[in-house]
Amino acid sequence: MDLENRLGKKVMIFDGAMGTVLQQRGLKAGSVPEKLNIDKKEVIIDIHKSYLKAGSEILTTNTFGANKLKLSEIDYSVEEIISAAVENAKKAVDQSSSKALVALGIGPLGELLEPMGSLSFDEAYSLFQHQVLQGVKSGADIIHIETIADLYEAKAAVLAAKENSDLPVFCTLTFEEDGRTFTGANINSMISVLEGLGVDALGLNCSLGPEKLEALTEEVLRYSNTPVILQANAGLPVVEEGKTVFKLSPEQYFKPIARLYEQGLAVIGGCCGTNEDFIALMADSLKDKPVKETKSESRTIACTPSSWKDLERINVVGERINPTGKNEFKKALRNNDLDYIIRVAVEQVEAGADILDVNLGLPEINEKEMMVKLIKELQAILDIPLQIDSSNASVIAEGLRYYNGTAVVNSINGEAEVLEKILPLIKKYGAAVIALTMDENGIPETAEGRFKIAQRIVKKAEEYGIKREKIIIDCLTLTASAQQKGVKETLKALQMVKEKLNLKTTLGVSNVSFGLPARAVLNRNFLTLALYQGLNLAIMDPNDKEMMANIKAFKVLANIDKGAGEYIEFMADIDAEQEKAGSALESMDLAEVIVKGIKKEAAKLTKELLKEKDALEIVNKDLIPALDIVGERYEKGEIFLPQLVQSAETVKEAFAVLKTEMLKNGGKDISKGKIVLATVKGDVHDIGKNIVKTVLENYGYKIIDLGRNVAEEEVKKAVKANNIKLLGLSALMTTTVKNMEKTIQIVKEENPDCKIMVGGAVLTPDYAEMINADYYAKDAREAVEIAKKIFA
Ligand code: B1M
Repeated sequence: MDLENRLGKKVMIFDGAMGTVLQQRGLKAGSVPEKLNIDKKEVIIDIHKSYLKAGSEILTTNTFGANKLKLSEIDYSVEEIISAAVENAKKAVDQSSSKALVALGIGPLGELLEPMGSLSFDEAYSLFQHQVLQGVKSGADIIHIETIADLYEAKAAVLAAKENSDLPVFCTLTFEEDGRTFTGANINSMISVLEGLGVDALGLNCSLGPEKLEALTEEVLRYSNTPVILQANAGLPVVEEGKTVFKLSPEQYFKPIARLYEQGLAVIGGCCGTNEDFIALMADSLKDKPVKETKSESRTIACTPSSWKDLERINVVGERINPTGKNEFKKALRNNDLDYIIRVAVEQVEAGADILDVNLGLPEINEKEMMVKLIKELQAILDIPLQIDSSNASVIAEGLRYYNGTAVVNSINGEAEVLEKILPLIKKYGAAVIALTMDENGIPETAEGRFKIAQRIVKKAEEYGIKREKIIIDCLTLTASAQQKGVKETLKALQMVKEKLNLKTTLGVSNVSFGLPARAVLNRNFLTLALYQGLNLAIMDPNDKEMMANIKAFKVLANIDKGAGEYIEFMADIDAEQEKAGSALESMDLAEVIVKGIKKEAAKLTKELLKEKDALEIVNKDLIPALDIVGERYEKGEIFLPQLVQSAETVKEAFAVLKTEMLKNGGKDISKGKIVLATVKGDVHDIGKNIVKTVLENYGYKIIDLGRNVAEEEVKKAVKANNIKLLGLSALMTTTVKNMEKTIQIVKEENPDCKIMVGGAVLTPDYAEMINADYYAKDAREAVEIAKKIFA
């Protein structure tokens, strides 16, 4: 089948679920479906054939979890599984005399990437690469990356697919009802990143039924220039008589699909709970129909997974992460002092920057290494798009590779060598790029000269396949003191670029005032003039409140800030801030540092607090309230999993200090009794349990810590093997209290004399009683009181 001439032109029909169909055919929960490619190939071929009969034009191989991590416990290798799976799909195609294509299905790796988890980007890449290479070798026609929740993981997978094959790449992410993936990625960021990486089709799959995904799919259709896929579930699963069932009928499933077809949906299929009947209905009605034109309102953004900035609007680009002319900054770079740089970054964000420029150009450091390190650190803490600023192509390449989202690159210029080196990188990673209107001959004096360079750069970029929307022209600010006439030429060039080329523009604003007194006055006036000519990205110091006020004022006067809400809010904030002197980070207390997830500050502040309070007081009055704020913000959807993880990591840094302090005076040697502690199965929250552990140790009890997410049987074994009199269980989620109850039941069956105390924010004394616990401990102190009673 000629995919190139069909995709995006005629509706294409994918297949439906594999996993749930296998379950219907008797696959037991917990067994590995990929094994069946070899052990029960006839079943897999038969399922593929049923989809072909129903009208599928693309079959997905049964390889969703066929990666080295997930298959580590079975006897077959990834190579064996993938080659058998592709062969099965191909056999089904041949036996059905169909022309359907075979897509290598690649699901999530099953482990979170850094900084949320421990898998590095490179490790994720190489796991995906392994799958892709085998898929290519086995003869797959498409690489289909699906059900991904982390946009960074999607990036690793797409890069692995593109760098190791020439096959078309499809990629779908899994969204929750609130319009985010569970790691917080939003639709616009997904489109920008995947489209930027050059996937051939993108969209949504799994999680919900098509009706619940309708509004989100509409959003994808509105902003995507790439063919859109939808493979929804047959509704939300419910458990009936111990079995998971999906309630939607093919007809119910089809209704929203038909509506979305009218809006431009190009590839349709099904995920969990769907089967050949769903596919048949879609194929009968829509196969071969022309794909409707979308009302694409695509926009060019710079983004992180969970936040984005429209580059067409006015954005403030913070310029302070730059060693030029800053001795302290240079010193920090030389000493690898990331804390200092992070502080500079946080300050700018607090001051209202929309994007942060990151320039680390200092000859004596390894700029490439530092760029990657800092990008990772900044992205772990701040949810703001970054602008990678370097004149070195390899620094830009490395920065773009590890950046999570769509970055802006600062910069290219009209020099042939620069364009040749950097434009391919911009294309490959889908970045936006700042182009300086200068070339081998320097900066043209006239606006016309600079305009010509801009034209030439755009033409060259388009030859590389870069869309003009991705280009931001910098007409270069000259200093009024040395080149007074040049200032007007810059503004004129800006206007020409805006009006004649319809491109986005940027300027480093404060260059204008070098060498003159009262620089702020000149900067402010120049900024306003530039904004009036159509400036989009103002590269400046966001800490300069007057400059920021100018931008806010301009937005009101240009009717951009409708109703002047942004202006009013900004002015109110200024008043409030004037009362609170000092730089942002320096004035933060421990709670704020935790809420913001600034790991590096936590230990220092904790040590300072220890001078006034005891360790447990800090836990109760600083750590827990801060985490409560984090929890609330998470629940309201104001922050997402990466930030939640970051706050938790920050608490760990603080707690490490407290632990040393608590154990300093503890009677470690005298064991007053042995206690087993565990966070129950399904629950990874262990901060509270670890506090309880340390405090109990401090009181002289020996703790056998089984860790978190501990299976009932493991707890039972540990209690028995150690003849335990007191077991402590922790649970933080409503869903895991059930596992706590089960654990209590199992432990008590064989160890009736063991007393069990439970704790964790989700529990109450009533709950504890209901699940048959002997004691409820509100906090670590109460846990000690209980231990004292038991071991009296
Ligand atoms: Co998550 N999380 N989390 N989380 N997390 C909560 C618990 C949540 C309430 C946030 C929210 O939505 N508002 C919510 C649960 C909702 C519910 O079921 N009611 C939630 C969720 C939904 C999730 C995920 C599902 C998010 C996702 O993936 N989409 C996921 C679940 C993963 C899993 O467990 N399977 C998840 C993940 C995480 C992180 C990994 C990011 C991180 C945990 C890191 C870690 O522990 N290593 C995390 C965090 C930090 C939280 C919050 C913000 C803070 C928890 C905490 O550490 N509190 C939390 C919201 C909140 O509680 N405000 C939240 C401080 C700690 C000292 O208190 O544990 O209560 P606590 O311990 C106290 C007492 O309760 C008592 O003593 C301690 C000291 O005083 N105590 C005991 C505790 N255990 C005891 C045992 C005892 C005695 C006393 O004897 C044995």
